[in-house]
Amino acid sequence: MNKDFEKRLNLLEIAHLQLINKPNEILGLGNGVFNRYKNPVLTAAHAPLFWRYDLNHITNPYLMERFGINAAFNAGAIKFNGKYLLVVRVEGADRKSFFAVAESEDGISNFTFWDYPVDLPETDEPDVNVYDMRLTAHEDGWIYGLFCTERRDLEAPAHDQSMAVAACGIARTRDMVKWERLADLVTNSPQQRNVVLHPEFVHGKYALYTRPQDGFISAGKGGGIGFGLSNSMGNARVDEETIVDNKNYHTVYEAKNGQGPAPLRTEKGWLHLAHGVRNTAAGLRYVLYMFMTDLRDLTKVIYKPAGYFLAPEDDERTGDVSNVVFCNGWIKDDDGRVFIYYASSDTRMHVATSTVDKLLDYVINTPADGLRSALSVKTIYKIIAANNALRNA
Ligand code: M1P
Repeated sequence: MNKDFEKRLNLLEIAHLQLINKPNEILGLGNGVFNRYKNPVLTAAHAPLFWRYDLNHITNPYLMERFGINAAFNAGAIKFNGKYLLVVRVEGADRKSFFAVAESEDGISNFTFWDYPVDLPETDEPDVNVYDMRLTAHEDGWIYGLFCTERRDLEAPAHDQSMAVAACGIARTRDMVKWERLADLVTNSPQQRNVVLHPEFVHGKYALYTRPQDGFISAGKGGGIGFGLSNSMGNARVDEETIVDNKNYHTVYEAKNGQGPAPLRTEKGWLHLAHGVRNTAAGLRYVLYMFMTDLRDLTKVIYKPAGYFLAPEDDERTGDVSNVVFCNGWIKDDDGRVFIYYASSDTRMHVATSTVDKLLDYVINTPADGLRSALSVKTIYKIIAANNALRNA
């Protein structure tokens, strides 16, 4: 083995180990609702060296990367056998995304990829790209992974090489290692993204959150977070989508929105985390927002705080697709802690921590959007008046 090869390998191994073993800590005072953390929990550099390099000094004398990893983001999440698992969207330098599991003991640090990426079976119509898996431990006993499968639009003219069709791919597992691929979801919408399986049966059927959309990027006259029922997951089919939470003029979800991870059951209702998108002169801005639906009627929104819950800050603002935060995975622990795994700018993964109690307080007691500036001012006046009364009491 030549000396340079040996030295470079040693340095690469040290740097990789240092990155994975880096401790994480809460950042600043926060807003009382959740805590942010100093370091991202996963980046492209967390990918194992043995995925990226041919480590044989004869076939790779310069020890160069043979398979570049571009990003690690938009991860589904689940607590499994006492470990915090993320099913990460890993994107290669070739732009293709695939899924890979990373695990951590405490949910905030030392996330380490399993040795092999997920070996996801294909359907008869192979996926060109797969991404953004939402994990649901369903009461039927399976863990489902619903994700976006993207294929070229067969009607696209030759000069347009970006027209694509997005659909909901479905796979399931019992051990997080072996995945069974099921047929893609069928709906009446030309395209689907951000489809999520509800964890419980509803009227004996599988319940799905959808995001009907006319085009690949724009939701068009479609959009909103939809809800529908399917008799089976083997051949999932939603014939009727009821819009639960629509896009709305002059809000943070004006252009489009989408369900985040599967909602969390609480004693007051189902807690939802979603992303909202608005247009700006600098392009689309993605933020996270929350709402709550009724325990008996899942299509009824009973609380919805105004504005965003979490928006890109500082370094989170920049990346491959800047000004984006996106979340498709969270974990509720038995002690009430909630780990919110969000990605920034389609590049890296972060965690924010909160508790069910805090999230309920946030969703129930944060004023709703009045949809006009004057009403926002009225909300502030109310808070000031209450504080003055308190001071003068
Ligand atoms: O680039 C931002 C996000 O864009 C898409 O989300 P949506 O369908 O809601 O617009 C997805 O491609 C997502 O992966 C990506 O993070």
